[in-house]
Order: sequence, then C-alpha cells, then structure tokens
Amino acid sequence: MELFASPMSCSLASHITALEAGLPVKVRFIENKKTDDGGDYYQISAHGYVPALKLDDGRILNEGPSVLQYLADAAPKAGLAPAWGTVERYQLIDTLNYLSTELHKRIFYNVFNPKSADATREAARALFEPTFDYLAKKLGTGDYLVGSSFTVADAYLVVMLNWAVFLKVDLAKWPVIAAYHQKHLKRPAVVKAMGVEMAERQRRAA
Ligand SMILES: N[C@@H](CCC(=O)N[C@@H](CS)C(=O)NCC(=O)O)C(=O)O
Repeated sequence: MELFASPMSCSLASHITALEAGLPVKVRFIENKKTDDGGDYYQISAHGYVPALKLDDGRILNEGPSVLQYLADAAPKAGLAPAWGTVERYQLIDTLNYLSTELHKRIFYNVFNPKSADATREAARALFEPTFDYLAKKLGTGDYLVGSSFTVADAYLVVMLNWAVFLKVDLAKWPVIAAYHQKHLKRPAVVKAMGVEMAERQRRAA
C-alpha cells in the first residue's frame, strides 16, 4: 500500500496508524500537488487532499476516517479499531466523524485557511473552548477516546493537538487534554512518524 501524505498534516494520523499496525505502507509525500515522482496529485485525489491510500490493487481511499479504519482493519491484532458489529465500532465512527467535521473542518480549517475572513477565523477560534471542554469531559479520567486502548481516533486527535499547540492554544486550561497529548506523543509510532515528517518539513525549509 502507498500512503500519500503532507508532512505534519492530518495524514500524519494515517502514518502513525500504519506504524502502530506494523503494515508495509510506503509513505509518499506530496508537494504543490505533485507526487514524489513528479506526477499530478489530482490524478490520485480529485480534491488534491491528503491522506490518500492506494491499495495494492490500485484502488484509492481518500477520506481520513476510511483510510484510518482500513489500515486498522488490515492489522486487527494491533487493536486500533473495535471489531465490526460491536457498539464500540460505532462509537469509533461517531468519534472520527466528530473529529473530522467539528474539529478539523469547522475549527482548524477556518483558522489555518489564509483565505478566511478575520471574522470567520475569530469565530472558529472561539470554538476551541467549548470543543476542548467537550473532549476533556469525553476523556474523563481515561487516556483514550474510545474504549480502553489506543485507537485510530487517538491518532487523529494527537495530530490536531499538535496543531493546537502550533496555534498557541493553551492546553494547560484542560489538564486532561494536555496530559493525554504528552502521553501519546511518547508512543514509539508517534515519535517515529513525527520524526520522519519533521525531517521532511526541515528539508523543504532549507
Ligand atoms: N475530507 C478530507 C479532508 C482532508 C484535508 O483537509 N486534508 C488537508 C490536509 S490536513 C489537505 O490536503 N489540504 C490541502 C488543500 O486544502 O489543498 C478528509 O477528511 O480526509
């Protein structure tokens, strides 16, 4: 399988998941909508978005939640997603949908987008507080968003907490979230994936 990614973007969650799962996934960074061999990335992803996962038979998945679940299901022993047919699986889907729509697109997209009007960016920033209040409550005293072990939902949230830190959101206001972030940043797969992606960013900045 090949994972098309952009360093430190939402595709990092899929990169982390591939490593957690121990799957032989080749990570291919895109830049300016070009693949690493100079190809047109729009041929892979109609919207030019990452992540995109090219399966061994050539078919492509192009939405974070489906890519994450496909990778998790390819290595069930890693326990990165509850089994299909269980209520826990629907809780995972519930959570991925929340992260994708309410946090990723409703908040971060509008804050990061250079084309956002000031009022749009401010309105999006104002949503951090109620959203992180909700997530802190959801985590409770636990270390995981769903069930009692690390799932793909945690991989996704860790990536967005990195963005929150980058945007100088003071996570100390939510000690549960700050502790959750620090704990998961130490996971070997997270360290490894972030090391590779930071190196790629530095290479581009040089
Ligand atoms: N609906 C897609 C959106 C993915 C997405 O927004 N990816 C961003 C990076 S985090 C991207 O590729 N942005 C490039 C662009 O907007 O041109 C998903 O949930 O996976």
